[in-house]
Amino acid sequence: PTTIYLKDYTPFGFDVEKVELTFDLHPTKTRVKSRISFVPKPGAPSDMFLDGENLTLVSASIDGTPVHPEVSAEGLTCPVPDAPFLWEAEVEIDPENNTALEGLYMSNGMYCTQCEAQGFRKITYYPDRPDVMSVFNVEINGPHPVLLSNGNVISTSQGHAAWHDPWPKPAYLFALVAGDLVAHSDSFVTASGRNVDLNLYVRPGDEGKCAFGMRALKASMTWDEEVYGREYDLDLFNIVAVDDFNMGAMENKGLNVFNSSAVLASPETSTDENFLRIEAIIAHEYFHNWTGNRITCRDWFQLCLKEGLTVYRDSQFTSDMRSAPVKRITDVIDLRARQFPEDQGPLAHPVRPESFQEINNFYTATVYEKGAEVIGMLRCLVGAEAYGKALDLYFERHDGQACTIEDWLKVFEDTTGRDLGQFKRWYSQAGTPRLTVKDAWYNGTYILSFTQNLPASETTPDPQPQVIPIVTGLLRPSGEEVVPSQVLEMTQATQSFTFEGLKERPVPSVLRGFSTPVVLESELAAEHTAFLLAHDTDPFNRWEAGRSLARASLLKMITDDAAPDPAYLDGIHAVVGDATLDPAYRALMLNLPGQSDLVKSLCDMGETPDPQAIWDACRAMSHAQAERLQDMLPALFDAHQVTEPYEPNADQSGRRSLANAALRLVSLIDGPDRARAQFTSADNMTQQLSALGVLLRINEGADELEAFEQQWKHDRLVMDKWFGMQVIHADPNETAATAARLTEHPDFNWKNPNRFRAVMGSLAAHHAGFHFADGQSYGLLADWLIRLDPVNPQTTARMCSALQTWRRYDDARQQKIAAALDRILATPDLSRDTTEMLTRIRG
Ligand code: HT7
Ligand code: ZN
Repeated sequence: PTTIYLKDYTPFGFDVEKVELTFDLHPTKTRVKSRISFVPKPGAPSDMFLDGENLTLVSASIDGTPVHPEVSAEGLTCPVPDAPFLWEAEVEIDPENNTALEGLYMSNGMYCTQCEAQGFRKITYYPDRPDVMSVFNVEINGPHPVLLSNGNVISTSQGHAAWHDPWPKPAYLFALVAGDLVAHSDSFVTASGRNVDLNLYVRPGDEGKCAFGMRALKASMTWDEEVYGREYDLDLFNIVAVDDFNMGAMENKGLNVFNSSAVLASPETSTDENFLRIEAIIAHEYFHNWTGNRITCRDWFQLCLKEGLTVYRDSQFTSDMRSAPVKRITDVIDLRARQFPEDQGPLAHPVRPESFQEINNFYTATVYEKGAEVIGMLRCLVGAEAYGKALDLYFERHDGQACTIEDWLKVFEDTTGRDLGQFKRWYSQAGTPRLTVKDAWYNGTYILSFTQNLPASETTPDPQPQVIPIVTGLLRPSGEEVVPSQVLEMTQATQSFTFEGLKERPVPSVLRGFSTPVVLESELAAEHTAFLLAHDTDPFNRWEAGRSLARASLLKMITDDAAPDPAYLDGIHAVVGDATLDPAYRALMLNLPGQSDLVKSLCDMGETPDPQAIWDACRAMSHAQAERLQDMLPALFDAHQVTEPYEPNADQSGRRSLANAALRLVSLIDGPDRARAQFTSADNMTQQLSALGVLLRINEGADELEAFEQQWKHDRLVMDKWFGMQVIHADPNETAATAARLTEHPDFNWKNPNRFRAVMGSLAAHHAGFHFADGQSYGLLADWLIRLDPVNPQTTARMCSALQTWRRYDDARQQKIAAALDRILATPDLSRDTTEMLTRIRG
């Protein structure tokens, strides 16, 4: 396979002035005619290469004269004039047999496209690269009531529609949808008074699941105007829900396409978590209209330019719509669960990678989530006001362009006068820095000393110190803040910060808000942690203190057979019982560190992790929490019941999350009665599913599982939950067998990515079950990856990351995982996607 390098970037030799496409839709023989106006740039080659894959070329001409290009599996090459010319071609494609869900494909009788990153080349011959931007006109012919493409409608009639998108765009933002769909419609008036028609297109029967998505869209449009000064720029904004989709959603210009799981919601069928995710994804895709579409990426190495920034923007949105501390805590939980393992293992790569074989493999937690963290750090360093000015300049300077990280950093340099040369290392160095902190106190002078250390890796063999903004506050021993939060800007490998004029030795609260994505190693007094859990005025660090105590206690339970730490249990008793705090926050206090997180800590301590021992310790800790909080759990459960009609807002969902956390714990002691009653009386999915989870966890849910299936067998999104729950809540020794049994279920439609992930993704997420000593889970996952790869390489490759931490385990497990990896790698004709992932993981 060919490796592509950032350093080899060269611009395309031709401008594309205009693109006209005509689609004659047919399930297996769709015809696509293209008329493309090319203008050679100075020094353009005499042969033009156009990308194209899985296309049957019917005809091609230049300025009306037939041509016979040289066609290969990757595209075609054709001699071209050295003056502007019109390229015309006709190709035939086969949407029905396109199971990879990239290019033009069919899902439940509906035509749909997915062109990012390189899907447009499966639709027609084209310079399929993000730095080639053009205006598109699209005509669609087909016997479908709804025929959609990007931009504004020019005309529609029975069996025909014409679309014009006035904004120049790269081909990856092209979209077409055709089918028997119904619209949930609304409208929005922009800040400057323009009317925008909004439609959410769904399959008949799903109309009742659109209202929330529409509300979220309108809230996103308002927020982007108010916070970033960004208005929408077409007369129309369409969203389409599709069942077969590789990721969450896609920001095609004026025609967002969504995985139905990322947009359809109703109280009866969706949990509070689903609503939250939907709101965030709708916002994310909408925000791409400016950060991604109006300003796009020069090449795919710059992916974080649009993704990191848009994730950062959507997390600001969620913080503003809901609770900022809760959003930050859940983001950090997610970062540690997904990005840290990636950054600390064989798949590590910089936020801006420098090489790849298959770009689809680089839509990663590092590019997205660490990419967003880097923007958060930048904002922390320059301040909110300067950030706003830099963003204004970015939009003004680069509107309509395909840009790089250099362009992005330059607007910050130009508006703040800062040199961001060292900061740029966050984009080029892979790995999670370790930040060690210690302190000293000499007659009224307090010193905090930090050391940063970025482990060397294959991609970053000679790591250099990075700029680390460490938000820090100091507390008096009595608990009040004596020095409020300030940014300590660390630039050296080792650096100290001095605080004068203090009357007594303070307690430091460092890395507030998790201001930098590092692993913090504290050499501060151990008793500080319990103090911070009780007193920290920074909600993130207060939660973090609880988590550190939980982690330390679990590690001792695992390695020394110790009892759960009473200081931790007392600490969370106080916080969870504090009625002045947000219920959602108190519920988060009861969460335990992830089991794979504990694996990493054990490895760092030189221990060989035993997944079953980790599982047992976590169970024991949950029981200890239940016993310590026993005096308040029934009251917490009762007091946080929501009696008003269901609303997926922060207030209600916070109360439900605390009540359900209490239910989970109290059921460990009192048994299944409360959960059974809740399951039976629930009028919304949050309550029903929580109750089912609690019952399954105490092995009491067999009847409810059956009842759930009977109630929901007609609803594909709810049935994904039914499949997933059984695997997630299986005992470790039964996880593989449960997953295997579910693959025999008549509704296990493995070609549907949501259903495949519901079973196989849950298997990989069940730490002790996935790593159960008999190795059955590894074998099962390998079997299914081998089966899925020829059908859908993208989803197969993404799921390979379940195996990325394999070197952390004992020899016996490593041998079993290696055998699974080798078996997949030995499969004839394995896709480029999966081959690249597994080769990197295998090492
Ligand atoms: N920009 C999109 C990324 C994407 C994608 C989406 C759906 C299917 C395949 C895809 N490949 C890449 C989604 C986003 O980040 O908003
Ligand atoms: Zn995105």
